Amino acid sequence: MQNQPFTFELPFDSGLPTTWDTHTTRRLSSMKGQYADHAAYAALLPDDPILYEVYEIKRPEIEGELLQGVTVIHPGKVGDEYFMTKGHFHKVLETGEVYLCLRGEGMMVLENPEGDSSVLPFRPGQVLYVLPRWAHRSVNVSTSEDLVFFFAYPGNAGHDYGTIEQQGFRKLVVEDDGTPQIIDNPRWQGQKP
Ligand code: M6P
Ligand code: ZN
Repeated sequence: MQNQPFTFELPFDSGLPTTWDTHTTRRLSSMKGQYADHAAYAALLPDDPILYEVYEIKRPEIEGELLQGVTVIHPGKVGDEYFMTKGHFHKVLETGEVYLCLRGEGMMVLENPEGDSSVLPFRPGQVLYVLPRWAHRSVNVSTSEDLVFFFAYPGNAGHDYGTIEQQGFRKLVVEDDGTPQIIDNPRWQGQKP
C-alpha cells in the first residue's frame, strides 16, 4: 500500500486502470433471486457467465480514507434484464459515493429507505453522485459493449448487500423492443415506509 500521495492512469480508450491491488469477478451465481425471469436465470446458470469485474486500489477501510477503483460490466441479458451489479446500501447508511462513467452506456438504479427511487442514465464523461442513504445498482444497457466507470467512496462505508438480496430494488431496467425501459419490480419485497 502506498504511503505517499500517488497518481494512476485511467486511459479513456480502455477505461481500465494501469495499476490495481484487487480484482474481483462476479458471476451470475452470486445474483440468485435478483433477476425477475427465474427461468432465464436457471437456463444460464450452468455457464455461470462473469457479469462484471471490479479493480480496486487498496486503502485502509477507515474514516478519512477513500476507496476507489473501476468497475467493468460486460454486455448481456438474463431474460429481458441487462447484466448489472448486485447493488447495495452502505453499512454506514449516511455515506455518499461518486461515479465517473468512462465507456459504454449505462443506467444507475437508486432508492432510499424512505421510498424514493430514481433511475439515471450514465454516459461517458458524466459524473453521478449517489446521495447518502441511497442504495445503488449499475446496469449495462448496451448489449454489445462493456460499461466502464470509476468510483470513490469513504473508507469506513462498508457494504450492506443483505437488504437488496432480500427485497430487491423497486425498479428494474429491461429491454423492450431494443431499448431500455424502467418498470416496477413485480417481486419487490420491501416494506412501504
Ligand atoms: C461500484 C462501487 C463498488 C462496488 C461495485 C460493484 O463500482 O460501488 O464499491 O463494489 O460497484 O457493485 P456491488 O458491490 O454492488 O457488487
Ligand atoms: Zn456503494
